[in-house]
Amino acid sequence: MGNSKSSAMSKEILKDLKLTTNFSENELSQWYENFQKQCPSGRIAPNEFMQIYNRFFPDSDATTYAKHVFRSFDTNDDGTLDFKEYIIALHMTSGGKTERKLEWAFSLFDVDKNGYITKAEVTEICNAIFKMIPKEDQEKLPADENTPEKRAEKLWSYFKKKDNERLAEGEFIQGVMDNDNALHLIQYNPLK
Ligand SMILES: [Ca+2]
Ligand SMILES: [Ca+2]
Repeated sequence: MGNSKSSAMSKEILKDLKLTTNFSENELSQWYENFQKQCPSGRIAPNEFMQIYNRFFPDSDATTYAKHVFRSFDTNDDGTLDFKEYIIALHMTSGGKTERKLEWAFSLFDVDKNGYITKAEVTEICNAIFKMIPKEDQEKLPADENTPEKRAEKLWSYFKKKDNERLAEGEFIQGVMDNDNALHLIQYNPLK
């Protein structure tokens, strides 16, 4: 308890996070404490992040997907995740409003961060999602989504765009909202 000063979250960050998320001061403080324990440097490196992911997916390869998720969380592009990025990520990917979650999904698919999604980027993320699906589960997938290419093709068809066209964020969110099946294609749902 001696160095409570150095491990306390700064007032500005706390204020900021309370505004941008719906988490309470208590929740934020609790998470900050855990974050400090697991991550004394205050920053998560890409390798640590991938290790965490791979622990959750022992039967498949989550490395590529984790790399993309890391990129989408690292909003200031400095190659590490700080507490603020981590909490905002947590807020966007869990619970939160569907639209917020879809905003995050957009940033996940926008691999080169230029504000648009291309079919090639959709294919790249579908490839990463596919690597997370254990082999025996891949065999149970519907015939029109049992390869990364088919999955990307099917997803792209929901947006009604030509192969060489690109998607803005609003079109992406609308497209996913309008198609019940799209939501399941943009993420990995383990089979029960
Ligand atoms: Ca960062
Ligand atoms: Ca892009």
